[in-house]
Amino acid sequence: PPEVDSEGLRKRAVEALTTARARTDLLTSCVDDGELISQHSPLMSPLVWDLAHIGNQEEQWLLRNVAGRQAMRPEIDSVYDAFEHPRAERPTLPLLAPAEARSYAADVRGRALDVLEHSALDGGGPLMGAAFAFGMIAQHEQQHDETMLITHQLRRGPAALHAPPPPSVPAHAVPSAAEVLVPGGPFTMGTSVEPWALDNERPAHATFVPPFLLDTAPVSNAAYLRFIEDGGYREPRWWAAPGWDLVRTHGLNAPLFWRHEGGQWVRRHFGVTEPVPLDEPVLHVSWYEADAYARWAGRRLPSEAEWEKAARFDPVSGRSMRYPWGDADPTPERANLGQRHLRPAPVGAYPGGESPLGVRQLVGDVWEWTSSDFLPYPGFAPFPYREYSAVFFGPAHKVLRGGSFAVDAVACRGTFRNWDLPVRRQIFAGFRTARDLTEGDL
Ligand code: AVJ
Ligand code: FE
Repeated sequence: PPEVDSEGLRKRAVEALTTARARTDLLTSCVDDGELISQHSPLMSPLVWDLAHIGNQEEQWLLRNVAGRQAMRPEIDSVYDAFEHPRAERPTLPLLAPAEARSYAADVRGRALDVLEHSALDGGGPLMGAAFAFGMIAQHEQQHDETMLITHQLRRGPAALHAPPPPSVPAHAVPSAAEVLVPGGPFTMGTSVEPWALDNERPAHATFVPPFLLDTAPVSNAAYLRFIEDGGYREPRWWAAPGWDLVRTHGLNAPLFWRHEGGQWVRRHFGVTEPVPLDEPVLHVSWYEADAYARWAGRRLPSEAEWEKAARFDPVSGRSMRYPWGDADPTPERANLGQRHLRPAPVGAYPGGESPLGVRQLVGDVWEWTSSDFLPYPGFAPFPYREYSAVFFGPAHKVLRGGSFAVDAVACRGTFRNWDLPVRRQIFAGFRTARDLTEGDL
């Protein structure tokens, strides 16, 4: 195993925990207590559940597991156990009131920072030590910060969050081609060395990918609108059977939050109704919609392996990199992450984040649906608990890659795997398309 720079990791852990808490505080302080305890959608928890769940997970993993402390409030564990209680049921639980939830989370954090200051971060293997536990907890909080941002998007009424400025796009922000050839051959998928990689990203393994062509940018609202206007939602042949059922049962005719009004398409975005921004990646589509669009376009969704190869493979060295642009951490010039902007940048933005093959926006902006089911890699070992990933493996969940504007860099990298049900539309998901190489391309 690589040597661990424990001072560096300690500093990164403090920063990651602090950044996450600033986000959590913002998301839970811009609405009143009544809104914190109410359920804005049966798909989501009340925000106050997320808040105390964040604190409770941190208490369990950092204070009890790493530091061997006693439970602070053993009676609340069950209330904040995501597996005991589905989201729809959470408002009926005996939840900590907002003030209590805040002080519990703050109390846990104070103690966790104390543990971090005094623990040896080099203990154990790559997964077992405190070094991993702190990274895992920072990622966990950021994942819930994304979840809470989804709750904000689903919430009715005027905006609660102050809208930050949109991403600024450099004038030369257009990729030189609409699609690029990703060469066939093996590449290293997954990781065994990234210190904060989660169980499902491990271990690194060789994967063979045949040559294919991939969009250099996510599919735009303008392109998706052509699918709509071509009758895409009325034509069963574009749809997987369960997707077509969904279209008919729910009368779907556009992405979630869109409405046709006064002769144009508008959408509700964080409490504001705006014309659908044609140059931005399409957002809030289910896997079924992404799959149908791709079929209509004569293309298909990329597999997870194809996506990761495009995002990590360096054709010069033959090595897999941490990110499309190399091994350096994300910066605001490379990717739209961390809720800095509450929307994706126009398609083709972020030349600074381009891969060696010329693919843009693989990391940040919108989560990208892939064609793949969420399955374990060869050699997978569940860690630290089966309920993190192992119980979700199987054909019910599709993999999403790349991260959205709503996720922080700590929970996003070339190997990071997200998953959800193919019907889900409230998540910050879009997609890009791929196709097989044909003779005409040679
Ligand atoms: C990886 C985003 C699917 O939100 O269900 C949060 C992350 N796991 N708490 C989820 C997670 C436990 C997970 N996703
Ligand atoms: Fe959680």
